[in-house]
Amino acid sequence: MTPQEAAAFLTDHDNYLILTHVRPDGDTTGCAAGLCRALRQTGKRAFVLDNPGVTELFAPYLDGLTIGSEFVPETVVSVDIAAKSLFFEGAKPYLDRVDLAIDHHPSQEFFAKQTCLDSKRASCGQLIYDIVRQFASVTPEIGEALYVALSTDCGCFQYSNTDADTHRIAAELMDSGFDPYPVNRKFFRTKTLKRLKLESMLTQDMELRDGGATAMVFLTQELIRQVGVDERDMDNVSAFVGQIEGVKNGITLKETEDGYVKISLRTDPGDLNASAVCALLGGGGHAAAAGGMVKGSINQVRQAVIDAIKKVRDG
Ligand SMILES: [Mn+2]
Repeated sequence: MTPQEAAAFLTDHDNYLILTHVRPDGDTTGCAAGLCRALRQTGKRAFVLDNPGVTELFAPYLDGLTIGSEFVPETVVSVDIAAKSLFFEGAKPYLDRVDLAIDHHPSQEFFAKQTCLDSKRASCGQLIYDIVRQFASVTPEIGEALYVALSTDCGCFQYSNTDADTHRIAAELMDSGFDPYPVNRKFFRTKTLKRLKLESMLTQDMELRDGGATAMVFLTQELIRQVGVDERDMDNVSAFVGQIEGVKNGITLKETEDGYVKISLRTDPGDLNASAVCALLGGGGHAAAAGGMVKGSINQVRQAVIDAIKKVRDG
């Protein structure tokens, strides 16, 4: 479906339930909020299914828009969900009854009756913008929600998915009249004190290999307890290792409570293929970012990762 067809579909139907993905990020949350408000503006009944994973960072955008399983929808729309495995527990009753999936992931599995997919878009928010502006006016509230979606998915215009279209749509969203400064400050210039403390402790015990090109950090349960960090403090923690000058490949090993180690590998794909390394460890992902989950102690998994990197490098 093209954005035009998706807009026509949304105009023709009513009583909407909008689904977000498990571990909801700014894109899925912002898309749901923006789409829900646009539908309501045209007199439709629309709600976002309450997702218990929404953190306090994104929750304000869904204020007054959410509903529980008591609502019986006529039309179910998913935003930024690539696969059935990404439905959260409470969304599973709708696994086989999504009428329209709006998404930007190349890995989209086409689980819905209709799909509006544009995998060239840096965020699903850009696609939602293209759809809703055809039947609703972009109010400051809608503009801000979609700006959160767009800006978080491209790392505030720094990730490699950022292109001219991303900037153009961001500019159009800003024209809706919301103030982007507090949004950028909150999402891109603010860290919790515990997060900074965690980064400093991870840095202290960091292992540098390959003459400084590869860095490994160890997020143990002991460290998590000691600093008192929660999921929000640890969000996207694997990204900070790659910010160190000279580091091409950042590896984060996180001990789970049940005897596993979660591997997160961010690489310079010209230097090391992250997906090939993680495939040897039973995981997967993209050339520049991959992961996996291995049973064992952090020391055993450390050695397994080092061996896998050597195997990939030696071809
Ligand atoms: Mn997204």
